[in-house]
Amino acid sequence: MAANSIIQNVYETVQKRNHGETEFLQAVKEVLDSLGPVIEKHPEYVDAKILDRIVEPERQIMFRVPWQDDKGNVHVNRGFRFEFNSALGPYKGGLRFHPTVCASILKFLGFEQVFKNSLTTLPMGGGKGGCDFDPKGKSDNEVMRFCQSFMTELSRHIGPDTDVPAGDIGVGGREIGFMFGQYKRIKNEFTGILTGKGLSWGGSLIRPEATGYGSVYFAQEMLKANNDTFEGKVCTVSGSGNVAQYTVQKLNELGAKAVSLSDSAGSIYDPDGVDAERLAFVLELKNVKRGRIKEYADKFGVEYRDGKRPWDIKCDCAFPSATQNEIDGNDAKTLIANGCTVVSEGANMPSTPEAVEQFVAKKTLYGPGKAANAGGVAVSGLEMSQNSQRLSWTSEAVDQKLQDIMAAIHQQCFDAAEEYGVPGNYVAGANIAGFVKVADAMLDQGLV
Ligand code: NDP
Ligand code: 2IT
Repeated sequence: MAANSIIQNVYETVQKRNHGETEFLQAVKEVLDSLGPVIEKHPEYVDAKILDRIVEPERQIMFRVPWQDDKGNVHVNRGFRFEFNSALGPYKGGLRFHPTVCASILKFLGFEQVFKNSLTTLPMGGGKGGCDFDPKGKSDNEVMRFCQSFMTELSRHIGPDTDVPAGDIGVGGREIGFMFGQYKRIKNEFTGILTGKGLSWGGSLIRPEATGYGSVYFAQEMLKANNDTFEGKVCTVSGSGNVAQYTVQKLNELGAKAVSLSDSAGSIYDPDGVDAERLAFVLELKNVKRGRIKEYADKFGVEYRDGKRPWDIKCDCAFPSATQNEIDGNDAKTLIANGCTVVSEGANMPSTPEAVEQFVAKKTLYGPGKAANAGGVAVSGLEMSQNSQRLSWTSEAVDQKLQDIMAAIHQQCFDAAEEYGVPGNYVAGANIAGFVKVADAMLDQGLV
């Protein structure tokens, strides 16, 4: 059978089995669409039904999370963990707490994570979990009680050699702390079952910075391959959480200027750039006060764009760092028309298929999330190594490893794109390089 028909058959089965799960189907289609040339060259993948197996999570866990608010009212949320693929190592991937969390979103994230983790060069399988809990507007005590209830069930399924979750949207240092404490209490074990931990209790230096820094390092590699640098580049950034904050910090260090930030209510445009002092305000606003980005516009007298994303602001480079499908086809056209030539995805799947099509067609230096934002999980992998050794490395050492890993990821994507006849196409390059390593490990390990 021709490669296209094989891929089409696999995709139709995924559609039938995962009816209505639009985000998951979107992520699967994007990867499968890159794999035609790979399965033509490797009929052994087809015989062993690697495609059919890789799109099906190894295990799916879904559970009730009851908790009590400060007034004594009882709430019930739905918790999940999708253990997607363990061919390369223990399941590894974040936990997302957001009201939109559902099977489709976590399966798209878990699926992407498999290939992302493969690209990091570190021994990690892929998984993702979370809950439809909304941390916004909750007191610290409410978040703690929720996290304790969530971990009470999750603790049955994870372990330092089994599955190691971390943060994602709505899960930062505070939530990781509450969950780590509860795991320790239940199991009476101080082990590295989560990454993104506090520095004094097993965390790694540079883990908070890693995703944002990594996304900028990836863009720097794409620029370098085109004999260019960040010096003087105007950059738009979306989001104002963990990834966006450290993207801005690294852009400033490298001589670029970040002119926007956003949250789910709107965006700010600061033509002079979010400098170190203004960024410190954002960290306090978002990580401590848990306020809205509009307060930045009020404080510094810059434009607040209610309900608007940053993509109509003229820029050289764009760093989507908020959420999935935040750049649609029209946004991509606007970015390109305004002279944007670099897009590095700090978020997971922030570009719709129509946007990706634009970037690829117009030869934008477009780093897809599974490559560009892999720095976060890569440093999580380094945190696991440090936990196993019971040692901590300096920030310089971790940052150097992060830079080396991002350069290696860029090289793998670049080389795979060349090898399979689509030079410069980082989407195909990332999908192919990420896939081949997992597929070979699955072949080696037999029919499991
Ligand atoms: P945070 O929770 O720290 O911040 C998320 C930011 O995105 C907030 O500004 C939030 O605004 C905004 N946002 C969330 N949902 C929406 C939405 N539906 N529409 C508009 N804005 C939204 O999360 P992170 O910074 O950790 O994660 C951001 C992205 O990066 C996600 O796609 C995540 O999967 C990805 N990522 C994160 C990694 C990590 O290590 N943390 C690693 C790799 C990828 P508001 O506060 O209003 O909700
Ligand atoms: O999407 C991601 O890669 C993350 N949220 C980080 C996962 C991790 O295990 O550090």
